[in-house]
Amino acid sequence: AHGYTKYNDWATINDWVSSITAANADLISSQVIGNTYEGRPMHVLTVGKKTGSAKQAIFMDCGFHAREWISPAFCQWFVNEAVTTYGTDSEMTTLLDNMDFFVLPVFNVDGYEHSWTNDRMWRKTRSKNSGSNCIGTDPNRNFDAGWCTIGASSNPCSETYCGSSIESEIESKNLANFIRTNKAIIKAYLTVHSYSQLLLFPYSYTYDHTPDHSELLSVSRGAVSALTSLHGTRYTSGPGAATIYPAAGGSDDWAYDLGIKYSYTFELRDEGFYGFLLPESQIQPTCEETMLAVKYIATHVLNNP
Ligand code: 0X9
Ligand code: ZN
Ligand code: ZN
Repeated sequence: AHGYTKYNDWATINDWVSSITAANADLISSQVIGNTYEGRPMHVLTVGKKTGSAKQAIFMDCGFHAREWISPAFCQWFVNEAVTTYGTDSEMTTLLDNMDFFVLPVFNVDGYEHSWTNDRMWRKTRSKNSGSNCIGTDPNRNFDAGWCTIGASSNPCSETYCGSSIESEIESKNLANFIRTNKAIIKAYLTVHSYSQLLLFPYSYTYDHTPDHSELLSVSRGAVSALTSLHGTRYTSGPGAATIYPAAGGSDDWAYDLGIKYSYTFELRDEGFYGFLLPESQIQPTCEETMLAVKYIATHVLNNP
């Protein structure tokens, strides 16, 4: 059965998308933005009060890297928290009345399924590579942002393989097409990974600062202090290259260069004690604290369009 304080497999998440959408018709609609390499649907839920007029939007994805199970758990938590606190939590009510959240709960569905059935530590997509027996591309090295120039490999056997070309992965192409199509309304791009307790913003493909560096830094510091206020969890924030490592081809840098100023990568709990194997007992506190950061960013975006 589905639960918010456990890890759910793909079949369970797929059923949950249908049921939570059906149960909240005034606040959620869902669509398929394309299929994965192995043919599974990539769902995007639109969460927001249906007003009939065009609203600004925030795009958030989870599950880029298969083994980072806390990430899809957070996207599910976020959707549930949004619909259950709408009407009672004043900040969430204002957010959903005035903007839409596009939520992609699992980006790398094939990899996620593989991490459940075959290899818990799988990271990449599951596409075949011509001329190699190694499977998969790192989807966060596959976007048009200094593609494959630094912190990425052209070897298909590498965990950071950048792919045969920009958007070679159908999952990358589906995501990029959706964001390009909705570029006029998408004001923020949030992508949720684990682990290391970081809140990163562009750039990662260069040490250069973006023209929006000071605003991105101050918003990230505000978001982190909101997060830390709940359970004391310490986060570091900063531009990706200097804060974690230089790595090109990421979706965050791509979205920023497309014109989406508020582009952030979350690296959720923990700092490495459990790493990708974060126990289910930490799902609730992790999601609770991360909600505060996402709401902080969203409120900033709403007030500074
Ligand atoms: O390396 C990554 O893709 C992310 N870390 S992870 O451990 N989840 O794999 C960090 C991504 C930061 N942003 C870019 N490199 N663009
Ligand atoms: Zn990741
Ligand atoms: Zn708590």
